[in-house]
Amino acid sequence: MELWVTEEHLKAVRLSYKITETLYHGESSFQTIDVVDTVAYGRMLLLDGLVMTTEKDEFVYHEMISHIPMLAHPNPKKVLVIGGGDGGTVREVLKHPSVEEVVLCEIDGDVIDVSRRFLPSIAGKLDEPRVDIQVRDGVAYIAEQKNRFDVILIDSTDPIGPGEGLFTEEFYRNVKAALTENGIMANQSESPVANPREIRLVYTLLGKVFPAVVPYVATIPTYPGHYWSWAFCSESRKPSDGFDNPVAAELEKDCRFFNRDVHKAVFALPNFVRERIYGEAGVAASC
Ligand code: SPD
Repeated sequence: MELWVTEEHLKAVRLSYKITETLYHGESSFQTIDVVDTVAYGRMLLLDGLVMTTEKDEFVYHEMISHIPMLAHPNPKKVLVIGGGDGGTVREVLKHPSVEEVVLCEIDGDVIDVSRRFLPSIAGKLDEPRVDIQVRDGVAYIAEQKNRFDVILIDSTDPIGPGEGLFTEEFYRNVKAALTENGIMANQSESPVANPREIRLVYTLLGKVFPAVVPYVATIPTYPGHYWSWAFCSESRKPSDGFDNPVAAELEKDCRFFNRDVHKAVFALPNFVRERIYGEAGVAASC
């Protein structure tokens, strides 16, 4: 008998993966958590039936959400990751030599425990001494932080369920208040292909809060739409401030997606993506 796991993206679109076994299935206080072993993508983590990460393609997402903002900061010492309980973003942040502390604020401690147990190649750096794990609601946590973090990365689920509060104007205003001078936030901003409504909403809200909001894109085979986006947000920094950062030369040797050519290329947006983010005029922000 063949076993398959299916993510239902739309009533008319489902993405299915052949699996060899279910390694974990459980209900936390917030969501259903599954880890399955897929034939094509290795181990896969799903929350409420939606694919969050897989062993084979996680590097694209985690390198993109972290290195683009980290390199644009002159000296990132204190970094906050909200969400990201699988540990992949923390792993990438720790590759930056200036980092003294990474706070991981994840609402669901079971996601961290399950990832430690079944996804060691992703979660394996969570026990490093520079990592401080806070099992808390990121919405409440960020409201208490003022002028504290150089870089804040919002590694959220989709804007439904426990991740919903991480896609509001109030949340983004609190993130801005938690950043130090020269601070940078980046968040995952959904798929320009699969989530046109969500992406417009996210960029409209971000534009009300941050003077510089620059989208960038890459391909993630296991996310609906496959084509994914992130938003670089800051009051004073631009992504191009990172293009000549000397850290990049060493960093790219330890990356599977990021390199200095990719760094410049990910800001090139096709016309339909500009339209979906900015409306009919389709005017892109400069990187
Ligand atoms: N539709 C999937 C969106 C998932 C974004 N977050 C992934 C978390 C990986 N650390």
